[in-house]
Parts: sequence; structure tokens; C-alpha cells
Amino acid sequence: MPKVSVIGAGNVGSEVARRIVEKDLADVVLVDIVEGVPQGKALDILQSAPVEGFDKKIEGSNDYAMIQDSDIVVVTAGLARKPGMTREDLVMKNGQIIKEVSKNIKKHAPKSMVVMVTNPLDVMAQLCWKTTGFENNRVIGMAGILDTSRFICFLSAETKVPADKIEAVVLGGHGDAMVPLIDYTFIDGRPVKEVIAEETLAAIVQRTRDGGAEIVKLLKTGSAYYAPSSSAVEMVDCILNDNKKILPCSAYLKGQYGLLDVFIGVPVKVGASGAEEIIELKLTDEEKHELHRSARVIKDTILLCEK
Ligand code: TXD
Repeated sequence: MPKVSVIGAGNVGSEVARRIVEKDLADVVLVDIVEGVPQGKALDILQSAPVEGFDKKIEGSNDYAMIQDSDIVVVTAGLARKPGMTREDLVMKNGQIIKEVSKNIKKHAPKSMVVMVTNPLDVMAQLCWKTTGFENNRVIGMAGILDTSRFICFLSAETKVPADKIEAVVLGGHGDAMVPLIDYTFIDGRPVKEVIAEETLAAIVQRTRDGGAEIVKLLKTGSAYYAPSSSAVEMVDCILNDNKKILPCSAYLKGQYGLLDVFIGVPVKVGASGAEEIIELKLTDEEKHELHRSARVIKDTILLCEK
């Protein structure tokens, strides 16, 4: 029976756990440092099984020993930025959390694949990879699926074309640093530039970049978790079922796209071995420039965690 552990039983972690058991993908262990929370949430989800009709087990714990024999560990542990906290403070704090979580993954689930969700995403994926010492295919970050999904939602709303008839790819760092590939965006088979006016398209790209912030502003406390959890579970599904789908994910680059030793969003073939292949698309000079700029921001942020 496949087993997935989810570290962090907050908004994203508990939704990831719920979606995994509801889709009958795997048994789940939910781990958090706060006593009672993972246990309570897991029990609550379990009690929906007779109604939802799933037969997977879910258990909550504060003990990392419970993640033993996991096929995949999804990492959502971390802090959200609080008032008065600088971006650097947050990076350092989440960096400490991810180092601790990664040491526990190495100790208790040394054969697992890791799906990183905690922000700043690309940096935390790289930190986890370094701390666990895992092969680079075994750590993948979730961001591009979410950014692409948001982009497609807005394109669909603008054109009234159903989302499943829209193709798009968003690369680069998560959030502000994302790079949507306009030449790979098609609305019902037609290049997006032929369907949407330049200014409207630029506004949609900007709204996608600010996608997370728009939700934070509306919610007032906390940040997005329904769409982020869908995206993370898509990766879990691909790994467990060896789907080999090409998904935009944060993966380790060793020369692809002219980038070395950095985790960044690129199209990745995701299967049983994790990030099985990095797909190199042809980029315009401007997109290449943006991707490299995005990589520089990620590399600078990694240095902060290493201080
Ligand atoms: O696209 C993406 N990658 C993202 C990333 C989309 C949405 C959310 N994104 C990030 O995920 C967000 O910026 C955060 O860094 C994480 C988790 O977001 P969530 O909304 O779930 O945050 P919560 O609700 O505050 O939950 C975090 C939980 C909380 O229960 C803490 O007690 C727990 O993490 N936590 C820990 N668990 C285990 N071990 C340690 N050390 C630990 N520290 C905190």
C-alpha cells in the first residue's frame, strides 16, 4: 500500500492529506509540531470516509518516526510572514524549519521522494535537497502547476473558452519571478496573441504573478490552500502512478537552460523516479533573460539561509 507523509498540518497540509485519501491514492500520515492538531485533523478526515467512500487510512502525529517507509513526503511546514517580519526574517525562519524537517526525512524516510511546498519555494527545495543529500531527481518543488493553473483560469474567464481547451506553461521562480511562455499559450488551438489583445494579456500575466497576494488580501488571515493542495496532489499522483506527465515544477538544473546548481521552475517529466527529465523548450531572448534573472534572485536568497 503506498504511503504519503505530509509535514505541516496547516491549511495546505491538511487539504493535501484530505485530497490524497479522498482520491484513494495512498495511506497518509500527517505530522506537525503542534500537539493535537495533526491528530485532530486526521481523525476528522478519517470520519468522512464512510460518507466519501474511501478506504485509505490517515493518522496524525507529532513524531517523525511515523513517516517511516513513506513513498513520498510532502513538506508544507513553515511560517507565514507576520507583521513586522522582513522577507529575510521569514527566509531564515523557514530555512531553519526546512533544515530540521529535512534531517528527519533523511533519518526516518531515507528512500522517499520529497515534494516541497513551503515558501520561498525554489529556495526551500534546494535547501531540502542539500540537507537530505538525496539524488536531485528525488526532490521536486510545487509552484509552476499552481501558477499555470491560475493563468489558465484567468485566460478562460477572459475568453470564455473552457480551461481544458487552453494550454499554457509558466516557468521561473514562484510568484513575482514567474515567466509565462506566451508562445506556448494556446486558446482552443490558436496562439494567445491572436485571441487576446496585448494590454489585456499583460494584465492577466500581472494578475497571475500577484495570484497569491490577491487571495491573501481577500482572506485577511492565511493564504491560498485549495488550488495549492490540488497542484501538490497532482505531483503525488504522477509519482505514485508513474504517469510521466510533463508538469511545470521546481527542479534541480545542472546546465539546462544555461543554469547551474539551482532549483527553478521548468517543465519536468514526473514519474516514479520523481523529476525524471528536464524538458528544454525554446525560449525567446526576453524569456531567457527573465529566467536567468529569476535564478539570480533564488541564488541570492539561498545565500541568506546559509549565513
Ligand atoms: O505555491 C506554493 N508552493 C505555495 C506555498 C502555495 C501556498 C502556500 N505556500 C507555502 O506553504 C506557504 O507560504 C507556507 O510556507 C507553506 C504552508 O502554508 P499554509 O497555508 O499551510 O500555512 P499554515 O496554515 O500556517 O501551516 C503551516 C504548518 C502549521 O501547522 C505549523 O504548526 C507547522 O506548519 N510547522 C511545523 N510542522 C512540523 N515541523 C515544524 N518544524 C514546523 N514548524 C511549523
